[in-house]
Parts: sequence; C-alpha cells; structure tokens
Amino acid sequence: DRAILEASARHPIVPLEKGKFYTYGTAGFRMKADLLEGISFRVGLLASLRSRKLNGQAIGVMITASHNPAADNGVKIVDPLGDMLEQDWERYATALVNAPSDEQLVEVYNRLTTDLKIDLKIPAKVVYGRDTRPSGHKLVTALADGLESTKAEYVDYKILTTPQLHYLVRATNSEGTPLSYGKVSEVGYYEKLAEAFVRAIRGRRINGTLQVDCANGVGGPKLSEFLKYIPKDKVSFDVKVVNDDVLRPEILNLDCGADFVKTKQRAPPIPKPQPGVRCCSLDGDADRLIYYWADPESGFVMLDGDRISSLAASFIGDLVESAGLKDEVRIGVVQTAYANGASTNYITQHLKLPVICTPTGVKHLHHVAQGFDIGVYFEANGHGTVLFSPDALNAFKNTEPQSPAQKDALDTLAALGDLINQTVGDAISDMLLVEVILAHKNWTLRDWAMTYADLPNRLVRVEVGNKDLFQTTDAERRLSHPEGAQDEIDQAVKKYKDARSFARASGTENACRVYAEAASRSEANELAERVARIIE
Ligand code: 16G
Ligand code: ZN
Repeated sequence: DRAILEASARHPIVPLEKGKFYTYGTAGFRMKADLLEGISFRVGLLASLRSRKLNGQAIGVMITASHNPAADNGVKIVDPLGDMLEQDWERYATALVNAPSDEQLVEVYNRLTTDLKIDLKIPAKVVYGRDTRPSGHKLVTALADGLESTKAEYVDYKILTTPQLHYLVRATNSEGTPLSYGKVSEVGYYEKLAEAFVRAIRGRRINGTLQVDCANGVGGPKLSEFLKYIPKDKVSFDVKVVNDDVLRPEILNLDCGADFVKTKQRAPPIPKPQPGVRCCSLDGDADRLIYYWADPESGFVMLDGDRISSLAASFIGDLVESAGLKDEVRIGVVQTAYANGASTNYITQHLKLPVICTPTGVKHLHHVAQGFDIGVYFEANGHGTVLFSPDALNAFKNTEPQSPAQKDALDTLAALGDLINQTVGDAISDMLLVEVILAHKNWTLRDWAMTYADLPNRLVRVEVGNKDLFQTTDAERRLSHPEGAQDEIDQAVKKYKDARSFARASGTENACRVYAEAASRSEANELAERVARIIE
C-alpha cells in the first residue's frame, strides 16, 4: 500500500468538474494528453490486477490516440489473446481512475483485490508500447511507476503500431505452446508477415506502384521497416511510402490519414494526387486502412472498410469452395449500422453469405466474428480483420488435396491464416491481404470498385445538450429514447427511395451522429439534414 501511495502522489489525477467522471470508452481512456498522466499510472495498477487474476498471463497496455489530433493521447488495455479488455473490467478501470485521492485509490485497489479474489502472490506481467506522440514518453513513465509499485514484471516495447502491441501480447502468452503465435519481438512480427505474404502471393505479379499515406504516424517507419523483410527475388512489391514524417508531431493526422480520407471523401492534398495511382491511407496508429485513387473522369473513388470486407469475403469464399470445405467451414460477415447498404446487399445476395450487424466498436464486431469458422469483420472506417477458428486452420492444414487446384486453395488459405492479424484490425496486414487478392484476381482498383455501386450517403455530427438521452436498440439502428423520435425518423425515411437513416450517441465525444443513405446524393443529404433536425 505504501508503495502505491507514494508513487501515486507523483502522478496526480486531474479532478474533473463536479458530476463528471473519466470513463473507459470504446477506445480506452482518451483525451487531451495533459489529463492522462495519473490515469496511465492507475491503468498500470489495473493491468497488474488483471494479469494476476489471469494467473500471470501477460496483459498489454497501448498508449495512443489513433487518428485524433497530436495533442490528444489515450491508454488502452489488451487482454492475453490480444483482444480488447473484457467488458466487465471496464468498470474496474473506471473505478480506479476516478478515486478522488491517493488514499481512496488504495482503498479501491484493495477492494478490487478482495472482491475479485486476486492472489497478489501470483507474478504479474505487463507489456506496453506507444505511438509517436511526444506525450507518450511521460505516460509510459507513469505507467511503469504503477507497475513497479505493484511489483509487476514489465517489458517496454517503445514505439509500436497498435496491432504490433496486440501481436506481442498474444505471442508472449502463446510462446512455447502448440498455438504459438510467432516470435516474441517486433522482428518476429515482420518475419511472420513477410513469410506469409510470399506464401499467399504464390508467385503472382503485383501490378504498378502502391502509394501508402501513413498519416505522419507510427505506421510510416514501421511499414518501411517491414518492407526490408520481403525477399526481393520472390515478390516484387513497389511501395511508395508518403506522409511518414514522425519528427514534427504537429502534422500527425493533419490533412492526411485514413480518417481524413474517409470523412472528407477525398485524397490527402499532399503529395499532390497523381491520376490512376493505386493509393491507400493508414491512420495514426496503423489499425485502419482505406484504399482510393484519383480518377481523371470520375474524380475521387474510395474503397473503404465495407469494400475490403466484401473483397475479402468474396476471395476467401471462393477459396473455401475450391478447397472442398464449403460444408465444413462456416463463413460470416460482421458489420455495423454504418456499412453501406449496397455492401450488405452484395454480401447477402451475390456472395450468399450471412451478415450480422453489431453496435459500433471493435470489441462488438470481434466477439460476433468469433462465432464463425471464418469471421470477416470491418467497420466502414477501415478497421477490421478476418478471424479463423482453430477448426478452420486445422482443416486448411490437414485436408488431403485431390487435385493441384485444391492444394493451391488450401495452401493459400493457410497462408492467409498467418498473414491476417488474428488479434485486431491491422492496417499493414490488411493492406498485404488486399494486395494478395488484387494480384490473384489480376484486378485494378477500378475492377474492385465495379463489383457494386455504393449508395450515396452522408454522415453529420449534431451537437446536443445531453447525448445520454439518446438510447438505441437493434444494433444502434433504432432509437428507443427519447420517445417518439424513432417514429419521426421513420416518417422522414419513407419520403425517399432506397433510404435508410439512424441516429446514435457518439461513444467518443459529446455529440450525436446521424447517418443517411438514399438513391441519390441530394436525397441522402436532405434526409440527413431532416433527421439531424429531429434530434437537435
Ligand atoms: C472508437 C472505436 C471505433 C469506432 C469509433 C466510433 C475501437 C478500438 N475504436 O474509436 O471502432 O468506429 O470509436 O466513434 O473500438 P463514435 O462512437 O464517436 O462514433
Ligand atoms: Zn487507429
């Protein structure tokens, strides 16, 4: 207790206005970096408890604010398999962080220890990393103090992408077991991806240059490092890395990156878009991916998370069929309400695959995707991955092929199992997946975009007095409160062709979001404005 008290005094929590609390939201604790030092310290205490509760398995902590401005930062906990912190524990995180004094912090810590029956004699292990934000340095110092004051063993992996930290957590916990996820090092991550990439490409050609905008974040140096691991004699992959300046923190995510491209629906102004070049953007911590190109005729064409999802589902579905596993391996796609209706139609009607809709936030999608043998999940914003069950991976490895084509499909599926990050959405891994699929199909981005036409859509942010009044049901597609609001939205939607609209409270800021889609751009805009007025 003394150790925690003394250390906590060095990392005070900034008190909020009366009645306000810090909350562990969809992205952990995220806010202006100068509020986070005490929070980071206290997250260290929780990570120790969580590790001890899980018998000393390694827990991860990632310091990042992803696509948010450079002045923000965030602290997020990663569970032993590399997935997000178990939902029940979000409450405990909130309780520790909101303890008003150092003494009360110790009280909460002790109470959690007793209530959760945690044996403090079990060794605790925590691994952590941070993105390129300058504030990260101070936050990991506070975190390390929290870990030391609770006598946890820890490894500081310094600067990493978020998915790399998730990889390291899983690799640490599976080391030396039959389910080993890979070598426990950053190099191990690169080696695993490069090896699987070569196997998945199977000698096919990657056409032209890929220009990758790295949001001036951690993805830049990490992608450049990864590229060194691709054997040039086996795959020729011409990548031009742009917006990879991490030395000027103020330009992080500024007019570039996946969130900029998706929300502004245009290419980053720098470097000047070259017509026809295949481009993609990562976000500030490299867990989101958006593809696009500047077209001399149609202007800008974007291929977002829904497109990556349908591309992956189509390719993997075909492989499973060629591999003769159609009856054994159940494939499903998981989306949120933001998924373009055209993508949902394409997946259900053309690909004939089931689609499940969940509330926003990776943890929800991930969880539902685990219910399939192959679960494809992406948010429209470009965050997502494909999960393979142990049964599916065994089937790829152990099925006796009856023809060269079947062998080829099985080998490609097995390679994808290693190429695709199984812990969380990973922009670098997802980008390699897209490149593999385009190479196999010998497709350009235009061919990919031709598979279906997106419904015009509009997303607006609405300032409201109290966003908590807006409660949803049906995976956020309908409002249950305030009463009557949903009826009004239904009336508005009825006035437009092929229309759909919903309103939900943001999980990351104090506002509501309204999404609308309809047969034409002007109708989508009009509907969005109408619904915005209803909830204002
Ligand atoms: C968080 C989520 C992201 C989601 C976004 C929605 C994770 C790791 N991140 O950033 O998936 O799309 O919140 O934000 O789950 P909103 O609730 O403000 O619309
Ligand atoms: Zn991110």
